[in-house]
Amino acid sequence: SPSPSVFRKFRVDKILREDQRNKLITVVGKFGNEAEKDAVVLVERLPLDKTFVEQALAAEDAMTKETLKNDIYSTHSVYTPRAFPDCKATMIYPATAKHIAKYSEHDAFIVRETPHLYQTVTKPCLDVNKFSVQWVHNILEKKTEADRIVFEDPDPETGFILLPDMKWNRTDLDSLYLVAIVHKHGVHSMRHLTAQHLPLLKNVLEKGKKAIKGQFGIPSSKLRIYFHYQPSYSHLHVHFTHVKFDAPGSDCLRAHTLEDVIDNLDLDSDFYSKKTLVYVVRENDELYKAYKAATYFDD
Ligand code: M7G
Repeated sequence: SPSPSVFRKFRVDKILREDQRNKLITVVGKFGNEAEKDAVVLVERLPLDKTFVEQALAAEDAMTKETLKNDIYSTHSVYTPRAFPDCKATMIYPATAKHIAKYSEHDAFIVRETPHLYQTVTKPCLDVNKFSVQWVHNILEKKTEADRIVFEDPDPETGFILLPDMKWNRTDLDSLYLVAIVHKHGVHSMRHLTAQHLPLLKNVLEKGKKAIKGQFGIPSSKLRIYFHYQPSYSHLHVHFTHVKFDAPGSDCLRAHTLEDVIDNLDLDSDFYSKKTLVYVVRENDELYKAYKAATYFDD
């Protein structure tokens, strides 16, 4: 049951991003005085479903205010009962400058990362600027989110943990979002994959699909299964999302389907050490700054 808001003392310093289409706002602020550390808070409307209409809209203690009436047409402001959640808030506290940059609106630029640019610009930059993967280790060591695990294959070489992504509300199947985190350490991203990882990748694909079909009844024909490049977190993981859901980062400039990756490695073990990988960097990213310093951009 709900308890008094953890955001009671929260003061907004700045709006980082507003996305009215997806009904999402991201802000940075503080819980106390100026000396306090920053917190990034993402607030999003939960998807509306039958339960919401039946239980919140039609609830005994729901209230409405008519805002228009014309013939058979009318609109109403709806005040759902206070116990009914209609928003989800994600909090990052304390947030680093890198988190604030990640969740801010910025000008976007395309980078075509050749293997040479990877070695000379990307790698040196990521070596010193990366997000902590403590949360990943917590999951792998069952210190957090253990009760949410959907499936685990404990093999240290080919195994993984499949669990709900932080972005999913865990009820709306049309926006299903799971993430498979591999047990193997030291594979930072897709760039590092070779044919040696094929058993791992095929295992994640097959067992991930099977587990989702078994637990949620969603067939693999309804799943997008992909890597992000660049990922934010440098421990290999695979995204599983419902095909109906336009998850952030499921577009062709960030998502690489697991099937394609497997195919490419089947064709050539060193595919990803030769391939130019195209992606977007944003003005406040350290990667953007590194490419700019390397005079990569022509403008
Ligand atoms: P990414 O491509 O490395 O990062 O994917 P990005 O998409 O956030 O830029 C990491 C995935 O892990 C994302 O889909 C996140 O929503 C998800 N994720 C991040 N964190 C910190 C957590 C967490 O603590 N728990 C869970 N379950 N998922 C997380």
